[in-house]
Amino acid sequence: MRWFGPNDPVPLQHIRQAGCTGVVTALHHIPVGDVWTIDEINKRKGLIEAAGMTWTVIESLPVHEDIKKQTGNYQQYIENYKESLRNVAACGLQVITYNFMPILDWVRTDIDYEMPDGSKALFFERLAFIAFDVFMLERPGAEKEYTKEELSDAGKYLDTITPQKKETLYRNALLGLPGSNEPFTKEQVLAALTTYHHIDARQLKAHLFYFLQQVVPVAEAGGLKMAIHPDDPPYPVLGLPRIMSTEQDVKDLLQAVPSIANGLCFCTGSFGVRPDNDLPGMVQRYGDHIHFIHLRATKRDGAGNFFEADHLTGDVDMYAVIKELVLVMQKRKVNLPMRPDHGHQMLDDLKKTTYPGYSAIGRLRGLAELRGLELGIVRSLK
Ligand code: DNO
Repeated sequence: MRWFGPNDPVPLQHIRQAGCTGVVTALHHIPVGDVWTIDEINKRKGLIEAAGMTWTVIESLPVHEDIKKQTGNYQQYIENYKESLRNVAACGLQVITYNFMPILDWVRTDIDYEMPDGSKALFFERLAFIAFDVFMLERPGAEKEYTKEELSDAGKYLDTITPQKKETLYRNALLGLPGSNEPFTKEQVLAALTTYHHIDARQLKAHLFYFLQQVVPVAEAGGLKMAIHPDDPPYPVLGLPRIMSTEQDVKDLLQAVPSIANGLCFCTGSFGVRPDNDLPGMVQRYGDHIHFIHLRATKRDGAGNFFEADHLTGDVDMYAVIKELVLVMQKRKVNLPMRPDHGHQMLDDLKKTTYPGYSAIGRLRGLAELRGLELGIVRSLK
């Protein structure tokens, strides 16, 4: 399971009791772009080992915005990234997750979406998002990206919600904007978005490939595997370019830098939001490059909304995906690290504040179900 470090309200002991042997974490206290020193890495590693587990995956070693935009000190930031990779390798870690999403890491409009059983899930409601984008953020040109009907419905939606709900929507929509516990002001967000005005998806992809051309040889030399996390959600938001949303994006990535060290964090929750992504097929075709697995399922409707469903009952055919993953692991003779991605807030966790999606009990339920399914598949294949 993922652990956000010593400040995570879910302690390592609970993660161990959930049945985990490996922990996924990052040095969140080190500013993006700075070098991860051997000392800091070993300190974290020691905490995890003292709790009886191992640090199996880094999620994430974040990529500085300057690298994504190729502005400012991006060459220096790439050098820092290489140095972090060398240090990570020296400490015996092997898998590094990162993403190449501009500014925002993930986007939802509601983090307390109540399910019929009273548990709470993360939700992306398209209309609420349009209302936020066009009428609250007032992003210049935003209205051109939506239909007249959507704009009128979003306006009406905003009229029906309370000022408090408006404020929550604003906060939620920007939660994936890393770097502050305080909500960003409208001006700050618009200014950040402006810095991407001249960068389209083709160019952002070129910047990703350039970055990988620099760092993958270092990863290879250290026996490391890079695992890019897909865009969440897997389509453009706030006018920002997206480059890791489809199978074609995966193909382009692997063609641009052909190395086993250049691979994927296969996140079924992110890729699975698009009905045109054939997840079991993607595992079959790119299995050699999958270095880390996030298992999660969303449930979408025809209107562009999706919520995070229980792990086994969303739109993802989890049986088919895990079966293909098991076949990949058997063929490659490896045990790929997997984590249950997100989980509902439920039971005693309803009274606690945890990172959105990262309550202990909901993830424990997901993990238990996924492990059971995996075991059943493995046994039935014998
Ligand atoms: C959300 C996570 C992402 C992920 C990063 C990887 O719950 O899956 O924040 O960690 O995108 O770089």
